[in-house]
Amino acid sequence: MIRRHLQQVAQVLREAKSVVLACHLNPDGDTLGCALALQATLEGLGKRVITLSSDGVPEIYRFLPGAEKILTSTEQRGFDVAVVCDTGMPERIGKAKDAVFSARIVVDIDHHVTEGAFGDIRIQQPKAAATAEIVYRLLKVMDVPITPAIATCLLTGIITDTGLYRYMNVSPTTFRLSATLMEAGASPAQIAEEVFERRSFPSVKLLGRALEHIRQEEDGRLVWSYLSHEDFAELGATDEDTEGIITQLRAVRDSVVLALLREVKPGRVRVSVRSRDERIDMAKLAEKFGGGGHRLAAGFWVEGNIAEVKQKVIETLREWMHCSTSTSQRA
Ligand SMILES: [Mn+2]
Repeated sequence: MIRRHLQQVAQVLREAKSVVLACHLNPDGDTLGCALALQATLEGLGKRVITLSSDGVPEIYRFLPGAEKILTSTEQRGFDVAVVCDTGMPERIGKAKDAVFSARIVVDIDHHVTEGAFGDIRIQQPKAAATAEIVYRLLKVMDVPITPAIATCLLTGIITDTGLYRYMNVSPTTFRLSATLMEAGASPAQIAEEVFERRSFPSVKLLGRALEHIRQEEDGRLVWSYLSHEDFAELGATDEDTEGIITQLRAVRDSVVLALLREVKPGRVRVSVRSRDERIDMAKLAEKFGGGGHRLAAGFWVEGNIAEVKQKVIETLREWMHCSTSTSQRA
């Protein structure tokens, strides 16, 4: 089934003269790596390619080969093919949507499973640790060379989506593919250094501030922290500098639900939530606040100053943890 879809995508890409590639909002290493691997491949085949990331390219991913060509928007329409990488939700590609849906054929490649229709050809493979694994298979079906640049883009997707091979999504295939990409010229050490060891000074200070504010509740099952607008202003940091902070909160023993609240602008708070327990569905919680995400990782915005929002969100989180786990305890 997947193989037939990959062949279909390979064919429409071969026939296309113009292609638009789209990344999701709050772009990560996987969405950017996939789009850039496809950009390099399609440019190599002489196609006219535009790569869109509505939220731009975070500093830590600017080392990716071809990243400088990524645009936040385009006026161009009527592409032969559009490829959306790493999301199945049209609203998750932001303003790239207009260019994408102007294409004759829309392709979606993702390792999340999203309900509802999206695009003309959809490849969803939840077993893949990263969309980069699926894009690699597509490039093999297309029978194109995996250059060092392409290998670097794809391995970045794998390394970032697996948290350096630490998450449950890692399979033997992930390691085999990583070995192949290494042989093709990618360096895991270089990628890890670029992504994880080149943080700005304000961003490390901000991590310190978040760790200083850390709280434990619900017998340690709820671990959360916050950053106020004053913290950002004092340290000269921006919201981009909060990348990865919530992952650090996971380090706390017995933590089940993690939350990071940050007042990005005065009176406007971004909340990221994570869960280690499938029963505690973070996507559903985020929806209550008009946000979204996945079962174990989601985010939303709340209006109000940090003190008000803290109280409201943490209270809701506590209730959510109780009602998500109590029914199954009784059963
Ligand atoms: Mn991904």
